[in-house]
Amino acid sequence: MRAVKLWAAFVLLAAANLEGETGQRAWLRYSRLDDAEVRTYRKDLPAVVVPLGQGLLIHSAQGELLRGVRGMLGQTLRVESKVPPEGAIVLGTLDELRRAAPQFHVAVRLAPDGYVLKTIYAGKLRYTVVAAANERGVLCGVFALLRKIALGQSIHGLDEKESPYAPIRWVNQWDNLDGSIERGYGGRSIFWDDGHVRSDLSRVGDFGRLLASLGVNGCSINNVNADSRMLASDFIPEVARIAEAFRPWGVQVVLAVDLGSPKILGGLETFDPVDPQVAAWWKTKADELYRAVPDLGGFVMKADSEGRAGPSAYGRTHADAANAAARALAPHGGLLFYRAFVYDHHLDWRNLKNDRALAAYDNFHPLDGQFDSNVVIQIKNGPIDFQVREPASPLFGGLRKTNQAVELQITQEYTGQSRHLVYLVPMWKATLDFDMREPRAGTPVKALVAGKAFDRPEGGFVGVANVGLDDDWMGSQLSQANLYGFGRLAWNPDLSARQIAEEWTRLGFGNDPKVVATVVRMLLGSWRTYENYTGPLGLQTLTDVTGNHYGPAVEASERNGWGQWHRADERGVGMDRTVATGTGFVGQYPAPVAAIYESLANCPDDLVLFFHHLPYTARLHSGKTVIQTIYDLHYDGERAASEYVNDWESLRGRVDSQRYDQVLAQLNYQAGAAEVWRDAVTNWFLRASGIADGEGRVGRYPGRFEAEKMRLEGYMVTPVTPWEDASGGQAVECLEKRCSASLTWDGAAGWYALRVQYFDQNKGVSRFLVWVGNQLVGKWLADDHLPAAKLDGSSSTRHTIAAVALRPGDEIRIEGVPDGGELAAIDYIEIQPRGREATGTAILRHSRAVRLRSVFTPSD
Ligand code: GCW
Repeated sequence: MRAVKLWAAFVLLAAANLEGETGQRAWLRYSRLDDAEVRTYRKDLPAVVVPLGQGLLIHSAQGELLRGVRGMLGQTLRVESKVPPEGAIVLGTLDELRRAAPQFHVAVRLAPDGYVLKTIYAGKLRYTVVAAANERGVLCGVFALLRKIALGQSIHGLDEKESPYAPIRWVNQWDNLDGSIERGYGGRSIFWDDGHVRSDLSRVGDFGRLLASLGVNGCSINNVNADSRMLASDFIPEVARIAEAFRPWGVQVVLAVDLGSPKILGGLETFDPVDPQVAAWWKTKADELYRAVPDLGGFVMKADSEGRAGPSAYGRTHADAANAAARALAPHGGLLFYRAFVYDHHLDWRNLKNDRALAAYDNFHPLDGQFDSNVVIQIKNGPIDFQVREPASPLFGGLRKTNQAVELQITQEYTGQSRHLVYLVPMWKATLDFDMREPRAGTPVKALVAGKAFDRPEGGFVGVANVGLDDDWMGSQLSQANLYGFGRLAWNPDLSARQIAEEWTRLGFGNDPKVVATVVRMLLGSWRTYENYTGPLGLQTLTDVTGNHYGPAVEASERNGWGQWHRADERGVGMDRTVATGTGFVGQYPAPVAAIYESLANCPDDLVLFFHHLPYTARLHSGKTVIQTIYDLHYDGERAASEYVNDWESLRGRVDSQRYDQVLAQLNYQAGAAEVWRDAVTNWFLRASGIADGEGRVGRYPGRFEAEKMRLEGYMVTPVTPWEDASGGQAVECLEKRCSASLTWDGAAGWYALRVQYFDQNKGVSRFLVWVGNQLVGKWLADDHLPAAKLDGSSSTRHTIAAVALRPGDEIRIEGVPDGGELAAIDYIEIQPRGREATGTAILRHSRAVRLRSVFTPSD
């Protein structure tokens, strides 16, 4: 009965809430709960709030509580300064609480930022106590209390104690001072514009609040490819303004610094880290900074990496470099994060023993014990660089006497750049839960990075967030799940990926069970889906590693110094990293782990080509050959991506219209992009191996007509590079004012979907028109902002025209009108009987609703 009533309430509520939402409120929407829930919570929540003490964060906690309760329960709490003789919510540090309400006897041991939520009875009066070791903990506790309410959990008899798993829970932003963000997909910087701090920092405060709600306590505010100006004296007031915007949320500002600063900025003749003058410069600079920003978290440093200045210039070690800056920070309690992302990007690819994966361990393991106690080595989750799947970096097991933190990438650089749905929490969990068996079995990576395994004073989690000014922060609504997921894992890495997905979905989209079930299912499958169509079996992301890191480019990672090779040729594929015959990388792992990866018998299929070079005909644990698995997984991935469109369409009317439309457009795009990926990679491996797909799919595309084989007027045939990114390796492009490509339909009469695969370069907005005989059946603009100037898999996209009645003898004509440097290029048209259109009605309906906007003048 209750279920039925709840259900009815959800539907009503959904109907009431369908106006657009921008996503800016993220998971802190505090939408009004349904009446039944409001009644329960109003009963359980006292009417008064008592903030103890005058602290800034206590003030924020009080404000947040009022805001949340007002939003969800529609009532305004009374604020009192003393514990009243009626029930109340009491917020304060344990010290304040002992002073103000000794009768509560709250005595617990909590780590910094940890909190208790406790219902306490005093006679007939009931108090809800949010208490913590420090003020930030009180704020964390208030967010936790509000989260419980939003999730529909009981707050009647609270007795909870939470402490964060690790002291460091930071995000990094790779923002440049000109306002751009390296590998950012959510718009321009919230901090910087045109070389200066932005005048309006309201989004910084909003971001601080989002971070605080997760317990994230630090944020670096500039690119690790650091501009030395960051430390200039006249720039420090700009940094101070950002610190001020974050301060009410307990988020400490962190700066990315350039090791070369003493020379570039300080005018010294050297930046040699052991030179006393250089050490003095760092010290003076740190003192100056802390005068302006007393709560500065510290520095993050990228040195000797990808062209950055480093200690190697003077024959010094990374420890010398790190300690020089760390000693300047130490008196102020600051931390120095030194990135382990150090490798030689001029490796000789001809030498089969060379391997970039070796670099982090080779560089840092020998220095274990030489770093000061306020240095933290920041280690990417895998040994290469944020690929779609990598094993855990062996360096996590290679530092016993040095603090470490894991660096996870929230921004989806190699994982679809916010255009592909990829929920990264399962990927991060795979690393964090991986048993490194060092010093003994049962030592997951999370325990190592948190400093638990070797009893280190510092340690934890760093996430590269790269949020921007876009309303949705990340460039896509669903990508917010990754920011949320990072924060939750950093607080408690024992949470499951499903639990986090469910929390996020409920907070972001409400408690409608169908929405929750559908979105959670999509999220949980999405990493595997993306991996399947981009680079399964440990191949890493088969993309352009020296370019945009986005579309398919199978050979791009070969024959260059960057070392992300997969060694595919006509006989086989995979990097041999074994000790016996390969690069020896496997030997960097503790012996019991090495035993897993070294032997084909033990190595999991998911990583087999990361560790072994295999003939295409080798059989995997699954019993299938390598080549057939590559084919099958790419088809599986593409199919799964196309199903997301249908899944999402089933939520029409249950999600507000603005976010519904945005996500649908994204998923439609992804479904098309997944097909581009599938075709590119499978055709590349078909050509390389010469072994046909056992299912007969690769190279055979019924209903597909290549543009280069159509009747062309004005259009010129052009090769596409890399060839696998276009069907048949070619496209047509228009160098005139208007061009056309046509064919005569000689199939059966009936209803057909017309799918035009075209190229949307970022150099203009070309137009397309599709005619059947004299009738215009479709028109659209190529106005997406894909990361590609040329014709390739990054610019390839599609437009579907719902259902067109064709008769034998009809002429189908595609007209292209170029704009700027964009040449209205076409790859092919696919004509599918309507009922057989793989993705069902979803794409068809969407194409009418979303793509056919009235963008043409009547003369068209
Ligand atoms: O993955 C690579 C990125 C670079 C980045 C670098 C790093 C900030 O492509 O854009 O530079 O990693 O982590 O330092």
